[in-house]
Amino acid sequence: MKPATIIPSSGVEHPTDLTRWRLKIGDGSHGRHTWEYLRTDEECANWPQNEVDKYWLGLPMGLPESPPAETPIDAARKGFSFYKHLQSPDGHWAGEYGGPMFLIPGLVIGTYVTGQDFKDEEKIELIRYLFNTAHAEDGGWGLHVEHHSTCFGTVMNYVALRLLGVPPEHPVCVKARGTMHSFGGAAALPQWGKWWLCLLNCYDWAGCIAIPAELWLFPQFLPIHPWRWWIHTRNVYIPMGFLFARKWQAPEDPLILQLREEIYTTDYDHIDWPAQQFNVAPVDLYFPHTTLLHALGAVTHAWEHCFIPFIRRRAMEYTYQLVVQEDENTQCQDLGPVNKMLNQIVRFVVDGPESSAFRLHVEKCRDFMWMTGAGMLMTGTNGSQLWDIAFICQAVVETGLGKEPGNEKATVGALKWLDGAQMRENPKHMQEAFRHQTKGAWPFSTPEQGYTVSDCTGEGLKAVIYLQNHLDYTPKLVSERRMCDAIDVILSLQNPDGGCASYEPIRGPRWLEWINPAEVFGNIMIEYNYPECTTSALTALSIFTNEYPQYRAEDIRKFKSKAIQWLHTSQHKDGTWFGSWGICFTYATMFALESLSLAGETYGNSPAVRKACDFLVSKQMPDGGWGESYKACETGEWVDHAQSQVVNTSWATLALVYAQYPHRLPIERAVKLVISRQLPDGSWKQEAIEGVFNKNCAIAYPNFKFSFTIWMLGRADKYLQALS
Ligand code: LAN
Repeated sequence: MKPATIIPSSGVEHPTDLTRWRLKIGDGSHGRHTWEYLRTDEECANWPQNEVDKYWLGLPMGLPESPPAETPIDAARKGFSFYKHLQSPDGHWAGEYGGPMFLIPGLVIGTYVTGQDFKDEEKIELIRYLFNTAHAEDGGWGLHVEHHSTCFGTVMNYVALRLLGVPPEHPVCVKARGTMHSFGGAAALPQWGKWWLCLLNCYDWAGCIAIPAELWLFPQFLPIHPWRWWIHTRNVYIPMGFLFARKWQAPEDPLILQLREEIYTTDYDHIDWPAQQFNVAPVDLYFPHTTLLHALGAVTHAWEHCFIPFIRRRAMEYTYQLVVQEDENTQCQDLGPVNKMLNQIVRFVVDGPESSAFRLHVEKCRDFMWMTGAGMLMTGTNGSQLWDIAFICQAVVETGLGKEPGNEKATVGALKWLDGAQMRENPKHMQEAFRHQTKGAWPFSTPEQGYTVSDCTGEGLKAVIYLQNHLDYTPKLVSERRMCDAIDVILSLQNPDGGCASYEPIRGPRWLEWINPAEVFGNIMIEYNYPECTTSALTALSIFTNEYPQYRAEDIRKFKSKAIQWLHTSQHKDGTWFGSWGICFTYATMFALESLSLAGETYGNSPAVRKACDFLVSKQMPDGGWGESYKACETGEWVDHAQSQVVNTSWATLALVYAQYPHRLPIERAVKLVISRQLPDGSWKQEAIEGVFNKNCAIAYPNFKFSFTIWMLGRADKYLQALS
């Protein structure tokens, strides 16, 4: 990779010309977005920057301003008038899906070791983003943007900067190096960091907990067989298992040799690698190693010394075949950013740099590269397209804004996008790639990524029903048959105890978590039931049966009754539900109270609902808002944010509205706060990060500050009127 031509000295002085960036929509597949930099004035004149581009780049939009709204519905209307400017021509709302700080290193290392390069502008902006996100105090990075510095974040992003061309004597590198050494240097990286450095040839495979590809050859009935693991974990371990078995490393070069000198606290050639297997910086440790993992590590380590070549060969063939199937199922988009970059390396190693599969992989990297005003980041998936559109569509219909003149174009455009996003077929490789059915489902991002997600199917279906059946002017694009297909998917996802997990029913036993080797994440080995996923399924089924009472009525009735029972058992003693994908209790409690209300349980008749509302009200802040810190997701306890947040406030207020909370004051105070934070152009300022995964990593949902505020204001308006 050639060094960046311009090295910004502090990160803010020399950005590229932001007015030349454009978000390209739908290039080659539905909902795809990629950022392009236009080099000539002529190109710029032919493709002017639009409001979507400007907003996400932080450039002034020059939209009309007006005095503060007087009623909640006026505020919602004003909010949607602004938000319509962010709708892309294809009907969806794009968004910056950033937050995790361990993804750029995978992108950069994966690009470097396969001999590829970025465009100059991308390189400058990737560097600028890392400069802008380094912590002022110690120059390090954490697991995510709001996290304290960790060894993982600091070493990996340091390496990324160096590969991108920033010299070691640059002040940002000098500061980060000091912090990285104080954590114990690269020897103390968590496993997922160790792997990347092995591939870069800056770490030795003997220093990793072994990742035996042979696990895939075990009989499938065994509880440990990887087909039973959580989909993300198994999809990361497939290419990693292959690369580990092959002990593949990039060829040494001067930069690699230099890096080996910079990132360790001792001489690279004298490191006792096997002794580093379980060496992890305490500052990184979220999920400590268990005795079972140590024992298993000893067995797999021994196997590395005496494996049977024939079996190893077979295991490599099998894991390679799974990589190819995953690539073919998703057009090399792959499930997520980690397995995508690893699969890319596997295809480079086996198929070669000129192969069509590898070339397609390189092209698809761009789907994860998102430009911001602070530089370029790598996104958590290839976007959150479906998720964002589903919420705003429901909000617009439920608040009545969908029936107001001037909004038809937006709602019809959104419906068209939703229509194109539903998956019509099962994956090409289904059984053999251990995939769940996709026919009828909606994905989280785009149909090309194409993974069924329980709550995305639920929210997608609800959005379609609302738009098609509750607005009289919309075309009926999604047939009843296709809605029934979605219902089939939802019904297929329930676990025997009534709950729903994220992508598939739970396949493995809970004790598998004891061999979770990724020290930085919790709950990653298997699927779990989640209140958010269960309630999306529940509400979708309820709304569907109201309109189509004939279809699988008995199955739906049974599903709902078991799911409600599960919801009750998953309620915490204090009355809340724990959020695994949004921060935190306000998020899951909103979903839970929505589904309980559809089952007829409200404040007036349900002790469970009453407890939840009383708890929420007890956490309302003096300014009328609610604010939760991401720390709540780490600890499992309520943790106040230092300031109230419009998104948490909207979730908590919606929860009260769903529950038919009988006192108006908390709702009125919350509404007032959200209105007071609305800017003159109708938008809301970005506040703290909204989402989370695997307990420990925060992830951004910047569109929530529009969808949930608008939704809450409109619903609260109606509710307060009904109360009086
Ligand atoms: C997501 C994003 C969406 C999220 C919801 C739909 C909100 C949730 O209700 C179900 C789970 C799901 C689909 C989800 C799972 C884990 C993801 C894919 C992510 C949080 C986005 C990024 C994350 C992924 C695992 C990041 C890569 C990291 C690894 C540990 C492999």
